[in-house]
Amino acid sequence: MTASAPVSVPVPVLPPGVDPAWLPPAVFRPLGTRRVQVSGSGPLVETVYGEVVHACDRFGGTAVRGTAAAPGVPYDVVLAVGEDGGPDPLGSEGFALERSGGVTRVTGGGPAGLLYGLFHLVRLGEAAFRGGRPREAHRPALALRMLDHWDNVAVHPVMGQVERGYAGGSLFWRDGLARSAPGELARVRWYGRLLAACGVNAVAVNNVNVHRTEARLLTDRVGEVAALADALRPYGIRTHLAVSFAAPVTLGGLPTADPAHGAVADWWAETTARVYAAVPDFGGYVVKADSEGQPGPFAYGRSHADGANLLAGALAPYGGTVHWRAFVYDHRQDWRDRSTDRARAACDHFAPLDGEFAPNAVLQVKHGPLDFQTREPVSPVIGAMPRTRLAVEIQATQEYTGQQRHVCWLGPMWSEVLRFRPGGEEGPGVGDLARGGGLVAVSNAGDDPFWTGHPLAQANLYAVGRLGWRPDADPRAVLREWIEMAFVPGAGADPERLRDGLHAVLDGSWRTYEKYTAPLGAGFMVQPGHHYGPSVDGYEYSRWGTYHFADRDGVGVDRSRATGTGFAGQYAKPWAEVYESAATCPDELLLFFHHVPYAHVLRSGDTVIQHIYDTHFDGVAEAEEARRVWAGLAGLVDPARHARAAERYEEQVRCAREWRDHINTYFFRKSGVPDARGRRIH
Ligand code: GCW
Repeated sequence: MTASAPVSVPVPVLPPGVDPAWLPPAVFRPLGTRRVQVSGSGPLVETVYGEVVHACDRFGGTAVRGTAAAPGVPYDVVLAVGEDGGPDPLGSEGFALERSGGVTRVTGGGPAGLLYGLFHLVRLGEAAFRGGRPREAHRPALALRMLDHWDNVAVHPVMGQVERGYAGGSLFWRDGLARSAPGELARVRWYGRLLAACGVNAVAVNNVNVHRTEARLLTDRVGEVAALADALRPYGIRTHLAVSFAAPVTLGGLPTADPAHGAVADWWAETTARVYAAVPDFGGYVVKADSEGQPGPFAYGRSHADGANLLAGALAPYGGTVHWRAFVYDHRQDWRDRSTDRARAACDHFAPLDGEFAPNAVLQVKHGPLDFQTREPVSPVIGAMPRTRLAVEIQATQEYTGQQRHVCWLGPMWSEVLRFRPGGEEGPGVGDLARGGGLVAVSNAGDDPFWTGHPLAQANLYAVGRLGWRPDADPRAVLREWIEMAFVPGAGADPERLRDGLHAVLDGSWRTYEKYTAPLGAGFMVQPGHHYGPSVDGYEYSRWGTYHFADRDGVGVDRSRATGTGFAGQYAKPWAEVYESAATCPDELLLFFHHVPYAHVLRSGDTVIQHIYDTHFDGVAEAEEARRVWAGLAGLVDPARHARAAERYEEQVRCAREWRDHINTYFFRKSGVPDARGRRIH
């Protein structure tokens, strides 16, 4: 056999000053010191070969492209594409790994599988090249692992370049244009590389709130989308676009966007054909319709299935998918009206449509019924639509969890969501129910040198891909992987102290954040607009449907069927019953489901009011302790990373104290109940 020409796709150059995140050069050392053969064909195989060449050039190994030119050449590592004859097909993104006779063999079910197999080797490090290893097959549980960027092309007067972005500007757009200069595209390619290394395979490049400039990405500006897609494609990432339901009117000049009008369907068909001409592997559309002012099918008396199916029809000939968001609710509510419940809205709107969506329409559901609060129950929609392809949407950008100024490792929250079983212990988990649609996260990345503002927020981005790949993964193991890749290679002599320190500051950080912010599942005690810092009544008398109803006697929202909004009844058994009664409702969700007196005794044995005081003192103490532990890691962590996080810990501790004092003082003044431990409350 002749070796094919070595046409490796070069590894992109990391722009100066940009943090390598979980791909510092040293993670490639174990691979790069060996003799590695890469075979198979297709662009992604050339990417794999490019990675191997890069690693071997740096660390002294040998990269060979093609099938064995000289039989008997003692390769240490063989990377090949094709089914390996194992019991189950690997599928295009799966791979098998085994080691025998001194050779580590990775077989990708397809080129993408080989790419994921390569990064798996990188994760394993030296362990991949020692002893024997029986065949293991790895396949992604969810076919789609996606990041949605809420990035505006042009700077929005209120929301800026990235809506809810806490990591600088957009990676894709700057001042109204795609970042298509070579150096900038290298960064986009690097982003794709990071995403492939954690298992992400799709990116939506613009905000779901589609403003005027952004809308045109669908039509005359699709070339800019194509440039970004070209940069992401070598790492197996398909590009998606958020579009406006009103585009036939605003861009096409039609008098209507009504799904029932043939001219509207024709417009979508023609427009979509042009998109595919520019981006042949285009992933599809993301749509926020009839939500927070975005146009949608309600204007024409049509259902959301009608709307989604209109776009699905245009995408179907090309294998594209429409991601239709279920975030539909009345954002002009009267706070005096206690019968309307925003938490109910998604289920009320969508559950009756189960079975009506086209095969290439995915309903994208926020994981909780409200809006990415620190603690919410799992959205009842996820258990209520067995005949619909569902994607679960999580928020990596920390809009309500400290905005990347606070450390808040979200792996444990997402894992709880993905492992939750809407039909009880015997039924499928959320991770299983999302197989048809996938896991979608609002990205927390931007053009910040650390990608995510807070360097430790990189862990959340990493976890999106890994939990999409394996929704039942232990989040601690995911965190460990990230630590091993992102930190240990630079740790010098004391990696054990570094590991312990990072686990100490990250493992429990979500619960710490929960302790010093809104208690027991009460949400939205944040400052209106930007959502950072405490304001207990900030949304209490507003139109957004996000209330806690605190008075002198008690706090919480009665969402029971018996006496409240009936939201608890949107769940199947056993959850409908568990949530219905304050006696069985889990403590951490008590105020989400019930309005209770301050003296109500939690399952923990504490009263609600004492729990509020205690957790707020504890949460601040934990944040202070994390700051201390982090300070002690100086010298083991890259100085720039260390300094950035140290600076943010100052802000986290300041803000945590602010939260503690607002919340404790507010509830002390409302209830008049003193702290049983006599601490100072202002
Ligand atoms: O969480 C809310 C945000 C909005 C966002 C919206 C959504 C993109 O405050 O900024 O809009 O959710 O998910 O559509």
